[in-house]
Amino acid sequence: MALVEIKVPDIGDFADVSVIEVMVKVGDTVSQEQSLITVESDKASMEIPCSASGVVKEIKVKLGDKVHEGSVVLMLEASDSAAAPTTVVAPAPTASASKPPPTPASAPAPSVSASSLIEVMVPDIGDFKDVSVIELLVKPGDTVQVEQSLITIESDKASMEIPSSATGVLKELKVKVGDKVNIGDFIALVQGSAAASNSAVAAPAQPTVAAPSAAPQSASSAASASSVQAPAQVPLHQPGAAISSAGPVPHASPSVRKFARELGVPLEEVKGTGIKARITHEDVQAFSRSVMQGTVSTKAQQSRGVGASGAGSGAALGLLPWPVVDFAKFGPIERKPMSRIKKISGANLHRNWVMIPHVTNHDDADITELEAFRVSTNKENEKSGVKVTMLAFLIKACVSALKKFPEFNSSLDGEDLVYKSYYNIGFAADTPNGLMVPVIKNADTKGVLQISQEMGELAKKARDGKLSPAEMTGATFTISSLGGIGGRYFNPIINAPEVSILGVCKSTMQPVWNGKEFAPRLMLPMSLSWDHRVIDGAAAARFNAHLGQILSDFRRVLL
Ligand code: CAO
Repeated sequence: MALVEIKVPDIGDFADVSVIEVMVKVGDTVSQEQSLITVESDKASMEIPCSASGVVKEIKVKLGDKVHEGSVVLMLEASDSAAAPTTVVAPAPTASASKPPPTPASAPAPSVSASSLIEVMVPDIGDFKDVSVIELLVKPGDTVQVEQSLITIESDKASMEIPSSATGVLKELKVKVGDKVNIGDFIALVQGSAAASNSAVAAPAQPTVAAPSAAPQSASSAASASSVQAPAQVPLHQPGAAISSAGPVPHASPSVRKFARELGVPLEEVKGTGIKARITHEDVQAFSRSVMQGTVSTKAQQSRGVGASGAGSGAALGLLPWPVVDFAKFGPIERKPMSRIKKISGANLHRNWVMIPHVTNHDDADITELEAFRVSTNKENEKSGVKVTMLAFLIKACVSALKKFPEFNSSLDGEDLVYKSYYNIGFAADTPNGLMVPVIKNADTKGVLQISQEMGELAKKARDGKLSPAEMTGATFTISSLGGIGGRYFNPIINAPEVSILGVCKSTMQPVWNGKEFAPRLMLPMSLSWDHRVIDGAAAARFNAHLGQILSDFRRVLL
């Protein structure tokens, strides 16, 4: 067993590149070709493979160190001393990374296809073959500079950005995400700006790619080799510009990207904890674990309304994660799955609460005479078996208000308001399995007796879980009555795509000033929630006032 030095192999012109990841530790058994560290320049990252198999005895680099060809990475007790001489060990790296990529900042000489149309090719990328395009950093119409990154390509050992060899307007990208590219492939067509295109036209016959070389040229030497000079005022390197049109590119090594892809983790949503906020293997694992535990949800889940813990993690809104508590630590517990109805209605209520700018106006209606009328009507109709409810009167009163204020009976559809000429009133029904909203269709055409009868039937069906989808859809306005239970006021959540909802609570006898004295009146507390994108506060106040007038003198419904 020989102790050998494992060194950084030929990495082209990369001088003093940073170690951003150490992938092994002392005591690890490593095999030939296994990646040991990841190094990174501002344009590319690559993993440095081991040149022998054996056991890691000492690691000679740490995060943040700068390394170059020949730097000792670690001491290895080689299992095969023949394969790993004790002197400098920098064998040809893996097949896929036998020659780490030259700095892609060396833009190849462009090919001039027309007076000012410049073809941008893949420069010398070493021995990399059929490398996948993983990101497009610009789009047609963007103004690009010489050396500005156009696309990112990635093999299983390295990722690198391919720069533009010309300044001008990007006319066409010849590749898409997923395409495989090789040295010399035509990737983009740039319409040269005046200075750049003049240079291009003045240039002698150009090679379409720079001469293959493992030793990349500097940006300026690449430009001069092709005789295409960037205008003096054009900055040669604009890292910010590379991402401005396509959003920030997650900062991660190729193996971490691959790992994230395998798990289906959206890398752009992972917070990097490595150097320069780089995303590490552990970050991807932690993100994946949080999603599985329900403490974090991805943006895709959020857009589908699948919140972490069924309650929304808040992560997408930049909020603190949902608290995870071991309730059993504090006392006995029983865990029960939520009913299907609760899960469905919960997701709908959550969306409506978050997406609709709600405002609620509270008011009182004097229903003294109406309640007396209701009680006497029920006495008269005792034998009919149909009990007239306050809710039936409310439905009729609301239809009258909806007719007078049509925006309350509308729905938002993009930038249009859809006004409905029918009046279907939903009513919230409390059932053992959760909240359901049956709908009284065409309430404007029905009398209070008929509405009361239908409501009784629908409420029973709701409690028995027998409502059909047709009986729960098509509402234009909803009423939620807690009058039979109690309470004063509450903020009902609008039932999208409706734009308003009326909540009523238990009526009580109140001393009301009639101009001469306080008189006992039966007052009904009303809470009207409305969508402020569609309705203004003044309209809401008028709606409630109209409702109050009708309820205090129901003859007004006829007007
Ligand atoms: N003030 C005072 N008493 C009222 C009243 C009010 N606003 N509304 C109803 N009452 C009385 C009724 O007169 C009835 O009394 P009697 O038995 O003496 O006649 C009693 O309360 C029970 O009424 P009810 O609830 O059976 O009938 P309803 O027409 O008022 O309501 C229904 C029907 C289906 C809406 C109701 O049963 C229900 O489920 N309410 C809950 C709705 C709900 O959960 N809303 C909250 C949604 S937001 O989470």
